[in-house]
Amino acid sequence: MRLIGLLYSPMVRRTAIALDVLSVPFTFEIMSMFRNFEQFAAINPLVKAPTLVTDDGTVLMDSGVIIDYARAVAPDPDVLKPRDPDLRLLDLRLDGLGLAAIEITLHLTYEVLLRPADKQHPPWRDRVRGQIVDVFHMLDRELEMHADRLLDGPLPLSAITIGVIGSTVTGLLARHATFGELSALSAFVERVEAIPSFRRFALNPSEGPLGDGRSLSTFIRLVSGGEGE
Ligand SMILES: N[C@@H](CCC(=O)N[C@@H](CS)C(=O)NCC(=O)O)C(=O)O
Repeated sequence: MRLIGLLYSPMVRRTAIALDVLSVPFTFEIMSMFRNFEQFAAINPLVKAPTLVTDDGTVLMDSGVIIDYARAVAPDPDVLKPRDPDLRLLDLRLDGLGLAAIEITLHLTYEVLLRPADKQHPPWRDRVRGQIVDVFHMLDRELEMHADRLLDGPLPLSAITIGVIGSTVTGLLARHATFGELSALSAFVERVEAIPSFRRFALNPSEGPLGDGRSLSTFIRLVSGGEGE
């Protein structure tokens, strides 16, 4: 199987780490949906990352769909899924919150980095700015209460989802006054990044979100209404 995308994309990294934890063999092909558009489009005309090409040539997209398929071919399909119903509920709730954090981050990235400043829609941008502050504070509060429960036993999927978005943004967010310390999220990131599957698919900040010189720190400045680079 071939997994295609950039590890800088949290949805892609979430998928790569999940497949690795599930012990599903795959090759990872680094491809940017912006820099390698034509090459990516030849595999998946919709250029959605992550994309998985299965051994029979089927093209799958969406991290949840790909992870679902990986479970079907994994030696143990129950890995990443807590058995205890209370822990499973917590896992699902936090996975949804982590996915929301990724989606909101993507909305804002597209709005402020891709759309020219004079074409941006301030009410939408302000709404997303509010959501991004809220979602990272919510994650931080949840982890203050539940980090040990998530990490003390077999790894649940939510720990991967939150870990990857946390790693992508916390270092930058924590430096910004709007976000404060985010200390529980930062401590969580440090713990998950020590897990072998996270290390095997390590974040490479030099990939950057767009690969054209505009960096995530620009994005963070724009989150709070500051000027871009
Ligand atoms: N729900 C999808 C979202 C995937 C997604 O938004 N991927 C982004 C990169 S992180 C992407 O492909 N953006 C380009 C586009 O939407 O055309 C998933 O979980 O995989």
